[in-house]
Amino acid sequence: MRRGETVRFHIDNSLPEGATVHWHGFELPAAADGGPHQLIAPGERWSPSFEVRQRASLYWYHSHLHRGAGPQVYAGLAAPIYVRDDEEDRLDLPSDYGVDDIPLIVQDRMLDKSGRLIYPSGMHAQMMGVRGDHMFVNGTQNAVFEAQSSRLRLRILNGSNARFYNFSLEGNRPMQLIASDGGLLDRAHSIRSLKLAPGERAQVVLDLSEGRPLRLIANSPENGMGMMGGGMMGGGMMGRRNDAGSSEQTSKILDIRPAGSASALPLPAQLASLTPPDPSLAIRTRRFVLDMGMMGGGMSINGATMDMNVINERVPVGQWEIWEIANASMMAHPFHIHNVQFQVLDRDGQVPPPLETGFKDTIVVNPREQVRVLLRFEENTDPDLPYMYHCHILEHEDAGMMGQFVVV
Ligand SMILES: [Cu+2]
Repeated sequence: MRRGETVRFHIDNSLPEGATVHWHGFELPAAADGGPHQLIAPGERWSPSFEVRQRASLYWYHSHLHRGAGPQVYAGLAAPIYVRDDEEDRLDLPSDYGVDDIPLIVQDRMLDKSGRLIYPSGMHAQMMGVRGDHMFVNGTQNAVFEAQSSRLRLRILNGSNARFYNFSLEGNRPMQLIASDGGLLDRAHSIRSLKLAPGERAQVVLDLSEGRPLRLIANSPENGMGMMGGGMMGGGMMGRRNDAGSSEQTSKILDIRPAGSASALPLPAQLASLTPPDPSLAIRTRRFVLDMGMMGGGMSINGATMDMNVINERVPVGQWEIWEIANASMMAHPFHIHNVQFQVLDRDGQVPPPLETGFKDTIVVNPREQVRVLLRFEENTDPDLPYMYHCHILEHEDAGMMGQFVVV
């Protein structure tokens, strides 16, 4: 897609069950959002249309079926979307799709002996989220990329149901972080690791000028480690961060084979011109407390479980607000807000890390932590049709860690 154009889709549901298609990261009319209220019945066609208002970046679409997003995304109803715009085109960045600019959709799956997908549905899977033991990148295992350029841009989407990743290059080599969910950062940041929770995206540029093979790997911190081992009941686990686990497993994500050594152009000194978020603009603060209840039995936000018939928040259009998201549970939750790209003010009062200096639509809130974001809904009012805010661990979303808001 290109920023400024109007797009229309025809989505035919050939499945034997209802489905929805949500445009993750887009500002658009509620009727086109593809949330749980835009159900496409079997055999029916849905034809949403919207103007592409987003900055150039990697977005995605996926099922948002009420109480059924987890199994549908797991079975394949998810894919990336590139949005391009003039602002980014003016910069000298790798942008030749499939040549020096490639998407990496990272997903984990569980397979049976015959290679068929298993979607576990027990209580443990629902509480911790469904995690697989096989890694897939763009639907393939053991992915290899034969590079032809001296710079390579990776657009990484954590499209997993529940698994968090900490990406790095083998040998601890640096990557240049250039973009978050909603587009370019103000400048490139040299990083050696990159954490992405389900729903989050990031873009990095790798220097291949030495001509040596590179391997992108990821380890997966346990999220809520010890909860099933009795730790949940004891005070010892309280406040323990999700990345403190010692039983991390490392997975190979992508092998990159450069063509040969060549000189690499430096990245532009400035990428986007971003205005730092100013909390004094906010008219009000809304607070959202995420919780799971005992043993995951009460997935909730502000004490309420998702109810299709309840509008939880009415938000005036055009007004700046601070949304304060707190986590009362023992797992980290990636909080996604529909119809907006927001900026992060602080994380437990601390300045956010580089990935959170740009625009975001999904933000991790660690156990016992509180994150404040600044946002404004610029148009698309509808007093009846709501948008969603929810945890992007899909099994948590399906179990009710979700709420509804209208923009009025
Ligand atoms: Cu969650």
